[in-house]
Amino acid sequence: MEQNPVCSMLGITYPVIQGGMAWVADAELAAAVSNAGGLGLIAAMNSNGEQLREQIVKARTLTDKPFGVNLMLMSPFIEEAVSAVCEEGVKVVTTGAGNPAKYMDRLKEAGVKVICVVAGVALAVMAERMGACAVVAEGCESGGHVGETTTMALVPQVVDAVSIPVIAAGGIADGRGMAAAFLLGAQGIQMGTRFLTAKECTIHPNYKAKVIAANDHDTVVTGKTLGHPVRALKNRMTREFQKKEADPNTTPDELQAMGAGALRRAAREGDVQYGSCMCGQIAGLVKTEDSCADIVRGICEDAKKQLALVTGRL
Ligand code: TUI
Repeated sequence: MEQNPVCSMLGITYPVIQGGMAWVADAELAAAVSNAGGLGLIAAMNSNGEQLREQIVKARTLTDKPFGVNLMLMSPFIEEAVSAVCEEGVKVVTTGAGNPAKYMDRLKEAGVKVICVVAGVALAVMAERMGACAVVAEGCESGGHVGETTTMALVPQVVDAVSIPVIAAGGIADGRGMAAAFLLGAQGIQMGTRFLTAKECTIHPNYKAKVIAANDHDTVVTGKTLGHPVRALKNRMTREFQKKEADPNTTPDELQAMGAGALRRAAREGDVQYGSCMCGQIAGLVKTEDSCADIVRGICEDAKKQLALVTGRL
């Protein structure tokens, strides 16, 4: 993988990026993925500038390797987060849940490489024009905020539309998924769900256990009526949310109130019934708690084997 363009661009060993999961992707997980040779990311989520700075400083104590920050563009603190990233000398950001146009000049002037997470071709093309160094094409198999197109359909269309490297995300958790993404033209992968059960992932054990127990149809997308569809593991909260969403008397404010703080409740407090356990459809494949080093190296080694095997089958 030494000649891989994503690796050389980011100074990493394996073309594996960790998803910027809110309430999950902290300095500890980011440093562990970076120490494993991938690119770890701290989720800025709704953190203010000071909280994000603390995590960046902490990650530096845990790794000498490159790591990045995921900027969630719907955050009320997005301006502060962009300033923190620029002032702390973070080398790479991924952006999600919106269009980063407003922040591109500031980030690039500060020498930050920007990778835009996109759910469609149009934003991928805009991202390249705005100076993004790569895009993550994220299919709707992913956990969290999702678009409408599957990874299988999205990745080759984005690959054909841009000249910058495309990193595939959504539904990838093993070497077969990685190999498939490369056959679709991707040059790297981003995984979230696979890292939820990493040994170094600090989420509540109840959340990890729910991911490990999940099967192929245990996730659901709620929040379409609010304009931010979110995929999470089915539980009491998603069932109540679905009922309320189907009821014409429910106001958007009531739905927003149900969702507020839900991810924190699951990830930090372990309330996996009334919290939101954001998670991708590939959860059914994730059955073990492993170190980030074993996950990253194992998946890349297996992907190479899978690619060699398939040659003989066609
Ligand atoms: O952003 C994500 N995944 C996320 S963000 C998040 S926090 C959240 N919590 C509750 C409700 C909503 C968000 C949890 N998971 N992935 C990247 C991603 N970006 N997926 C889809 C998009 C996206 C969607 C619309 C990117 C751009 C966009 O619109 C572009 C435009 O032009 O405005």
